[in-house]
Amino acid sequence: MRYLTSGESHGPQLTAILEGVPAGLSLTAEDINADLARRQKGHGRGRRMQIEKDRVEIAGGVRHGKTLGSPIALIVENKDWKHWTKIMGAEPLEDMEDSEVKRQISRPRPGHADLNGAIKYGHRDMRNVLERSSARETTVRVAAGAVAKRILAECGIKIAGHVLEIGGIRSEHPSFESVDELIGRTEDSPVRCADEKAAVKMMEAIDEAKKNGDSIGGIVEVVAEGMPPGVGSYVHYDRKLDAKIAGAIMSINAFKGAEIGIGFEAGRLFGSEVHDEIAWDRERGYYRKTNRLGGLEGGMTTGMPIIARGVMKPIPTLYKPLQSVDIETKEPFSASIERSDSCAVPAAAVVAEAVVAWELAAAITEQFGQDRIDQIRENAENMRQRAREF
Ligand code: FMN
Repeated sequence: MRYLTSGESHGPQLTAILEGVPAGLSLTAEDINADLARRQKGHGRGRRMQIEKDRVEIAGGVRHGKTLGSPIALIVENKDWKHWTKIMGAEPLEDMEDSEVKRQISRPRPGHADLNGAIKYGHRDMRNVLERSSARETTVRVAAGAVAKRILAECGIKIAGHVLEIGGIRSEHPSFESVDELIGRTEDSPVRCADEKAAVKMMEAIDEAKKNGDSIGGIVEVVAEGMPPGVGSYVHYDRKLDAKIAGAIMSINAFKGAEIGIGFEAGRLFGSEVHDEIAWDRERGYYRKTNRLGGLEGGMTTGMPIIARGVMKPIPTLYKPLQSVDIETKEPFSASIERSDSCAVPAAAVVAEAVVAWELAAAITEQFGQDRIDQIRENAENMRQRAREF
């Protein structure tokens, strides 16, 4: 499976084309809209999220509530487009006198793609860069992830993203028995955090940062349970599932690190404190007594829950301006803000859930047959059975 997205932040719409989604999968716009709404929640989001109430239109690949096996086209309109038709229109400009349209962005914001993108593509107007590099694009990545989650659900796999840390405040109760329990504890949290006390402190930290014209980042975690063992492979670098998951997390705007299981902490511990001992019983077959390595060994699933984490830097657009240089005058200036979130970590947990879901679903379909969901489901179950009897 693979997908491409297109669209600018203030263009008419965002589009995703999903290829390789198996036929026979139940899929409705509501399945996707539920996740789009989850992405828009969270304490610390700015005004844009109030303007955009994202809804998907399925424009190809689905008929009467079932996927056809053909490419799926997903469209999310930008409600704000009506105010940007001139500035962001695709047609050549006739009225070059319009001062608003002529106004070019020549001041790159630190921490954004603005300057590097302008140098790379030769854009003197950096709007050409920031419109696409904006995290607005994660909307359709969440839509693609919602489709992937339908594949996972058919195969008995549950997945959820949640927040472990914001601005240095950590969730003190990160342990939970199941993904369902995790969802129950985080879904109504304004910061998508399982620890209610920490959540209150996180919100205070977000408010404090906002008051100071600053921003804060944090750490998110994605947990997926029910993956059959042996998905992914050790035989080639580009078939290792842990690498694909890490790459997907790192591809989210503002993410600066990814880890599987205890991740970087493993470098501070003895081997005996890190590795998960193998056990067997008649009912479960093989299992690990602990799950510090996050359900992945040798680039393959172990059958234990997948645990993947990512760190998001503080949002770079600050009300407290940072120094930059105007590319036309070469004069220094203080980067002023457009409207911005002060913390988007709760939303980023939903994006992380989506991109990991995509990688898991892609690995499942690659391994268990790409054409029909019923066959994939059956093959995945056979794999679980074979592993139990091995
Ligand atoms: N950056 C901003 O400056 N303002 C925002 O409102 C904003 N919202 C974001 C929302 C989400 C869900 C995510 C994942 C990121 C957001 N970002 C925001 C981060 C930037 O998009 C990101 O830092 C920028 O594209 C540069 O990419 P890089 O940080 O990966 O190098």
